[in-house]
Amino acid sequence: MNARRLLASTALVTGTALACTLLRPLEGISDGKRDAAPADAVPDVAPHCIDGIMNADESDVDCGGAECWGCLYDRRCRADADCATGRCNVLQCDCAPGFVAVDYPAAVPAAKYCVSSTEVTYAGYASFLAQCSDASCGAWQYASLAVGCGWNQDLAPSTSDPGCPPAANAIDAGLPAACVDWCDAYTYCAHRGLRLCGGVAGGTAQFDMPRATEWYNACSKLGERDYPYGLAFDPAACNGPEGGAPAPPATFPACVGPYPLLFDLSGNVAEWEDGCSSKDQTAECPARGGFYDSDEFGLTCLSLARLPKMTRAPWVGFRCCRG
Ligand SMILES: [Ca+2]
Ligand SMILES: [Ca+2]
Repeated sequence: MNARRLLASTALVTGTALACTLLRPLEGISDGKRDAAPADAVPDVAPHCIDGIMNADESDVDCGGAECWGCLYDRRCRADADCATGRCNVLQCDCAPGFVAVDYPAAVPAAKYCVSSTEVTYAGYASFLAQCSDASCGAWQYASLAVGCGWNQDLAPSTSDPGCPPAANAIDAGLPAACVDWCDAYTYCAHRGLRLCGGVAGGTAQFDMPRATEWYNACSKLGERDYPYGLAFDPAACNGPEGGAPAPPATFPACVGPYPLLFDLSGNVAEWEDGCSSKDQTAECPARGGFYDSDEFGLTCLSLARLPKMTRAPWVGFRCCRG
């Protein structure tokens, strides 16, 4: 199946008008839920959402309700839709099923954020493609405008790059989604009401500060560990070194941590992160944690490959963050 569309040219022609209207739909692109405010969002919310007091129908100060951004972890809520984290649990925002609550550094006001338990699979990616393959997909339009992905007219995994499945029907749905470029990964997360993991306080990570990222913070538990499972390298824990091929997420039961149910941060496939060198098509973007053929050093939490944004490789996949 060829998923190429003429969306990008349409979006660019009408770019100015779209820029004003697409930031709001991004809040809850597919499911009607609002995410927390993106760092570069235009503050076009209702005045009561930025007045520092809990009023109107807000569930906590300046968040929740019908008009404000979703509330962060631990903030008060009445329903799942009040939470940027996607779940309201006993009147407090909590991580949704499939996500793991990870501590922020002490300097960040929010207590925790949510990280996907596993890498995104081809099965998950296929359901995204079924919903987001043409100009009606707001997430795609947003990515084109906001993060320099206007060149990306094809969201389907590569069938032509070396090592990638040669055709859509050759894809193993249980494996992590790979052979997708950085813009594909960014768009997937946005479409789901999530985001590609970025800087420690949300937003895009600084390219030259690889320790100040949500991904590294989760893997290392605030810098305490070299590997997600501990300080010492265990060659049998994760898929790598010399695994030779990707495995379904969570195949290696010891490849977990530093939080319960957080799998494969080391190895299997490397993971795109929101921390590119610029918004240009020619930017370099980080892929974290090594992959199935990485060595002891390539499998650390600090390991990252800086790859051209357009790279589509069988060893690079992604996961999403939220809240
Ligand atoms: Ca308010
Ligand atoms: Ca991984």
